[in-house]
Amino acid sequence: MTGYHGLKLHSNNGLVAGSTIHLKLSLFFAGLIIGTSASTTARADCDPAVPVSGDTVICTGNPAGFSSNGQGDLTIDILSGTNLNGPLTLSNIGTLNAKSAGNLQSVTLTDNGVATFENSGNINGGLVVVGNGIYSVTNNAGASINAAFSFTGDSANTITNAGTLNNGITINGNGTTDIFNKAGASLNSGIFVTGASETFVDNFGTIQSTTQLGTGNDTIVNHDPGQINGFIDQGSGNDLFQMLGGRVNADVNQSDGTDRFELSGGEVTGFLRAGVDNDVMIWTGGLIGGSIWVMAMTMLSSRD
Ligand SMILES: [Ca+2]
Repeated sequence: MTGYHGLKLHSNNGLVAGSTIHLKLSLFFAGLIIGTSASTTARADCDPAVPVSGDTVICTGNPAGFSSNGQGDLTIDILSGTNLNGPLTLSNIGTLNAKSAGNLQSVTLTDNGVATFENSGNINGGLVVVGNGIYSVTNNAGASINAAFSFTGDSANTITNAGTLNNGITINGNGTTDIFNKAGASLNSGIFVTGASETFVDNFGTIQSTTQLGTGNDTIVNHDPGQINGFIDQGSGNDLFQMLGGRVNADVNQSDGTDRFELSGGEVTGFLRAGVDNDVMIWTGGLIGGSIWVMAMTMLSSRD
């Protein structure tokens, strides 16, 4: 009825019309205040705080941290501008899809089945993955992980880096690990594998220190403009190194196992040592600066 009277007064009396406008403006600002208040409450945390399987949790504002455990299926979306001022801990989740464009402290993913984590922001306390599942971490261009970045377990790992990994990548386990380091991306440390995880490194970016692969059958492919600036040891196992372009500003040791070194472009400034067993070097282009210790070498006619 109030609304009806307001309308009636407005239509009949210019003086009261001003009051009507005032009323309308007051209601407008009241709405704004209510809206802002409700919005602020919702934005101050991760919502829903206690998710069930199938939920999508959205984090904004400055939550104290977030933890979830045991859902069959869970999606986490940490929006740009969020500061998660405590740990993010996600465990025993069947299928986990998490992405963050915010500033995170430590992230720990434990014993999940299939977990995907996409970082477009900063993780200042590291990202630690533990378990035997299928795990994928993507660090986008402009994003960074500034402390330990590790996988422990007999897991199938896929790591795609287009940004900065300040502590490199550490793997402890016997599964598989595929690493894609994109052009313009930086590992400001190395790749450290302990165990038999079969590791595949596809490098277009920069790897600044030692690459120590484990006892599995490992492959490194270096493309132009990729640069590896630390000693490479592929460990035991039957390892393959394909030097297609770019630079390796260090020595390469392929260690025990039946290894294969294919040099077709770019430059290795140091030596190549293939270790014991029947190793092969195929040289069709590119340069190597140091000595070559290998059982058999093939220099094809296409070599410059
Ligand atoms: Ca190896």
